Amino acid sequence: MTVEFSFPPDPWRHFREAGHLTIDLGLGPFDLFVNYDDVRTAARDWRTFTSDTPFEVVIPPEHDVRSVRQLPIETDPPAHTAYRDIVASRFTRGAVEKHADALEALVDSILELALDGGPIDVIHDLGLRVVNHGLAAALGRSQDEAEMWIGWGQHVFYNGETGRRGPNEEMEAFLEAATDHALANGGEDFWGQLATGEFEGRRLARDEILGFGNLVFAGGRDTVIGSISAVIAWFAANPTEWARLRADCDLVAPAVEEILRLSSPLPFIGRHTTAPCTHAGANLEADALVALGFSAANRDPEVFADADRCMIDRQPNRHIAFGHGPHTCLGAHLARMELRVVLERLIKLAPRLGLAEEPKVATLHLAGQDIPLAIGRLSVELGSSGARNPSS
Ligand code: EMZ
Repeated sequence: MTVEFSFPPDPWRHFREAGHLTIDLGLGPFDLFVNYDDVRTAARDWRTFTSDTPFEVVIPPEHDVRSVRQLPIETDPPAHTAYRDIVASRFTRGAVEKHADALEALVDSILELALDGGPIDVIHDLGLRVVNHGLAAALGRSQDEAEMWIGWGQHVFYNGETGRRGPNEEMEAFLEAATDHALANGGEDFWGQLATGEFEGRRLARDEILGFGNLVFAGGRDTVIGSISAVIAWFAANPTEWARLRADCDLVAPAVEEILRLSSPLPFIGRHTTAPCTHAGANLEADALVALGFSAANRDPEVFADADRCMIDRQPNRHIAFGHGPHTCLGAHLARMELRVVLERLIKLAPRLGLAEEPKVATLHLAGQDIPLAIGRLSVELGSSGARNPSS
């Protein structure tokens, strides 16, 4: 049996000429911008396309799964910038690189157990562990806590089989305890930084601190797990490219960017118009929900030559998988470091990499099209000898 995985041809191609498509997920119709320049312009123009809409920046909205406004994502500049600045130092490239060695050791221990054995479940045995342990390091928390977060699954509000699962009480209890402890005692970790930091001349309120924590756990885990699976699935399915990468480690960084472009783990995000306007060919009323199509922008043939092809040495690669403008993902450097470490350790320890079964890809049915979302199940075989690889 040959098992395959590839990124499907641009699922948004039918809508490029119009610039947008109208979607109805049962929330009332809204327009999604598909072309690169239109998505970027809207992402920068927070005066017209606001994020100051608690619970409603993510689509579908999350009134039913949380009781706090997520920060800083659900605000606009200048408040957004001031919120973000409180914790930004923790997520710089230099700050996250300090955790690379510890993560390498973790990845090695996982790979060594799986080498030359049965298939490994990439999402549960690798992705979830890397992401939660990486977060624990970045947030300044103990690695034991990461084991608890792993128990919350891939997404804190969703579960693969039944969809939305309601508020996550375990996560809320954890966030409340971490917040209250920091409010009482300060501390050097993420919550200590929030409890002692200044926002517009005052301290943060408890709900604001809870809002930061909520975003980290709801937005910062499934997205990275999705990218880890996409990277591994693609190389496991493309042995010639895998051999090429193994022969030239300088390709790791551009390969990660290219697979981020093609997989775009957050396919779109919402904004609301502050006034009537026309954008991307859509006539919009005031207070209309719109969506910035990051995955669509990343396939725009005007910007990316041969946009459907995965070219691991693509240069330049101006993808917007981490968004664009003031809200560009705060965890982008952490995600990139994790992806790089996973690939580098696989190259080192598991030169033989193959799909054990066809990856299961979740799709969203929109306007008559099946739009691929993330890989829902991925099982690969890891071998310590490169012997079976065609080029070695
Ligand atoms: C929200 C969103 C943002 C939301 C960067 O991600 O991701 C979604 O998966 C979450 O459900 O709460 O954080």
